[in-house]
This record gives sequence, C-alpha cells and structure tokens, in this order.
Amino acid sequence: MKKSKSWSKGLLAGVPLLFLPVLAGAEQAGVPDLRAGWEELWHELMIDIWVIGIIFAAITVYFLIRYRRKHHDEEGQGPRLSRLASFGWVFVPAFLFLADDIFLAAKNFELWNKMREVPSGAYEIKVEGFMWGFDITHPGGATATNELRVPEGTAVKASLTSRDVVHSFFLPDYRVKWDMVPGMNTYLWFNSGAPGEHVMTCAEYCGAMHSGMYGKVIVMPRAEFEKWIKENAPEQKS
Ligand SMILES: [Cu+2]
Repeated sequence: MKKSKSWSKGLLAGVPLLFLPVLAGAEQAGVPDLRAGWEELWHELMIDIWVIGIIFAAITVYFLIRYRRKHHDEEGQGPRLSRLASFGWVFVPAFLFLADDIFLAAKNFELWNKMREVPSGAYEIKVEGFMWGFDITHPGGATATNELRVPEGTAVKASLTSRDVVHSFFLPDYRVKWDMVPGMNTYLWFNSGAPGEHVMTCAEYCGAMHSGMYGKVIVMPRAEFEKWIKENAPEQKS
C-alpha cells in the first residue's frame, strides 16, 4: 500500500524540474554504509573458525599421540569422572565457544536491522527482473535496461519484482542481495558511495541464460546524474 503510494508520487514528478526536489531529498549526510560492517563480521567469523579449528585440531592430535595403543592387545582404561565433572567437561567448553557465536549472531542481527531499515528520503528505483535482464524505472519515468544509474553518496532503495520467474538481485560490491519474486514486492537498499561502476547480477538460477543476466550499477556525480535524468525523462525522449 505504502509502496504504490510512493510510486504514484514518483510518477507525478514527471516534469523534469520536479526532479530537483526529489534528488535534494535523497541527499543526506550520514547515510550509513553497511559494507564495512559486513566485512568486519566476516573477518571476525574467519578468526573464530580458525582459532577454534586450530585449538580442536591441536587437542585431537595431542590425544591421538598421548593415548595411542602401545601394545597389540592393550585395552583402554579411561579415568572415571564424577557426574559433576562430566557435565563440566561438556557444558563449560560448549558455553565458552558458543558465547563467541552468540556475540557474532547479535552483531549480525544489529547489522541486519540496519540493512532492512531504509533511511528516510532514499532515492527509490523500481527494478523488474526478467528472463534475462533487469528493467529499471526511475521516479518520473526515465528507464534503462541493465544499467542502474544512481547519484553518488545517496541511499538508494531498489524496489524489486519479477515478471516471470524467481530471480535474485545481487550487488556484490555493496554486499546486498534479495529475491525478486513474481507477484511480490521486495526491496533492498544501499549507499551508492563514490562515482564508479559495480556489478549487478542475478544470483538465482533462472533458466538457460541465467549466466548472461547481469548489468552495472553506475554511480554518477550528482550534476551528471541530474542531467541524465532530465535527458531521459519520457517527455524529453519523444
Ligand atoms: Cu535471474
């Protein structure tokens, strides 16, 4: 409901001059950039896996050598632990290692919430997946296929849908990916950052030409972007 409202608003802004307030609204200071957060989390997860992996591997190797069978007919005689000691040996290490996982999971949820919360005033673009490409519609009606042009340093909300099968809208450099489902409206947002180009691709096998379903995010300096929007507004084209 909310979405169709904002889209009708976007369509009403067809007159090129009206783009300026739209863009001004999209330019916000302090739009969070979540890329660093995801990278940090990934880094910590890798450290976690390596440290725990090395500790467990070292203990295993030590036990293999220390308690190996020395004679052919040797039978093992492990120490008998009290019930308390048995519980201790199971739960204390489990909690120690789980504590770290819970900490990482909490950080993940914190970041996830930011990822799903679109900053107010984000520049909203409609992206429709199809076999095999992406159709893009800007507020005001400028369209493009496989080229997602956005102004620099702006929170961009991509409203996603599909007109045939399930696709997945993936912007690897921005660390965001979300499904495009026929008959459903989904979204993701990202901070466009500095001018440049980034890969835009489909991450869900969607048929024979799935591997050819890719395009570019083109981050443009603001003035250049506004010029492009004006030149590509439906009235200007006709
Ligand atoms: Cu696809």
